[in-house]
Amino acid sequence: MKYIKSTALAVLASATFATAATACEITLRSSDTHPDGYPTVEAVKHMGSLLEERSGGRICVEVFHSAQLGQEKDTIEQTQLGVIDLNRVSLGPFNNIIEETKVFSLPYIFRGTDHMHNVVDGEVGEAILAEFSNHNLVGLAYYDGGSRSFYNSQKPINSIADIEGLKFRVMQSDVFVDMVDALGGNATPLPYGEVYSSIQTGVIDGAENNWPSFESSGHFEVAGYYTLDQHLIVPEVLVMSKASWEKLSADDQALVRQAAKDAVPVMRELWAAREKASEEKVRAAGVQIVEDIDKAPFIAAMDPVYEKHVKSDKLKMLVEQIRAVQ
Ligand code: GTR
Repeated sequence: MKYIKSTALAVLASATFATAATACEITLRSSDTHPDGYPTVEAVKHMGSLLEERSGGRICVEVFHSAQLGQEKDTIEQTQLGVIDLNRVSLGPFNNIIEETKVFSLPYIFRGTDHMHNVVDGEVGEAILAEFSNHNLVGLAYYDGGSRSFYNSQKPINSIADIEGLKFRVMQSDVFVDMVDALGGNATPLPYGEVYSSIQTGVIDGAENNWPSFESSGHFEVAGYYTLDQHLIVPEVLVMSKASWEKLSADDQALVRQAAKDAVPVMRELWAAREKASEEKVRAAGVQIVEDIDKAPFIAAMDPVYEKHVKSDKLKMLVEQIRAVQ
């Protein structure tokens, strides 16, 4: 942890130095856990080029990919504090901080990608983004995170019974811990960057993620069984530190918001292409894939997760609204 923090500080210091040497008056430092070339990284870079162009070169974005600024949970705290300006993260790690984000992390809440897009592009999406402002953040845009499925190093999962006793890493959110518990597995919340070695050394049996993350993280090298149960579609989000936001003029704030939104269609195209490419790579590597799993028992098993996490009238209403969207 100490190492990560001091590396992050060194990177931030050199970024400040670099700013002075360029024409940009304002350089927004953006964090991402994924490697260069990953759709989320490229989407934020694209947003940066729109912003640079539209501000006449005054405002730039510098993306620190590959978790150079730290693991997601830590970078969220640093963004709230204003140490990091922009952060592209999954909504999952926000669940324990911003209650309303839980509704997008509920298993099987979305019927598919189109449904998720219609929800995040509509009223509910706007309402959840607005919640960030109560937590020292500004919600700017949603990006795609595909659908997440279980993988492990032990055996193919053909039904819920096969999950019994297996230890899965989940993102740091109570919703995901309860989701795995409800299926009879053991959940361990861990930072993304620790998953590869934890599977390799047998500390955990597996994890869950989408095709591009399963592939780009190399987890498929140590977890040879992937079951397409698609229990989660968790949107990704681009947030800005409120402290950084408040340093901008109202006109510049509008430019940032617009550039973030305008990067969304580009991100969706990049995502669709990367999903295919990652799937091909994983299949070619010989990972055993269970495709036609019956999802009905998985969906039914999630009742206790909904009961525990969808308690307030506000969350109940949001869930109803999501379900009503076509
Ligand atoms: C990925 C997501 C990351 C991170 C990661 C994880 O799909 O893009 O932001 O949340 O999952 O599992 O930690």
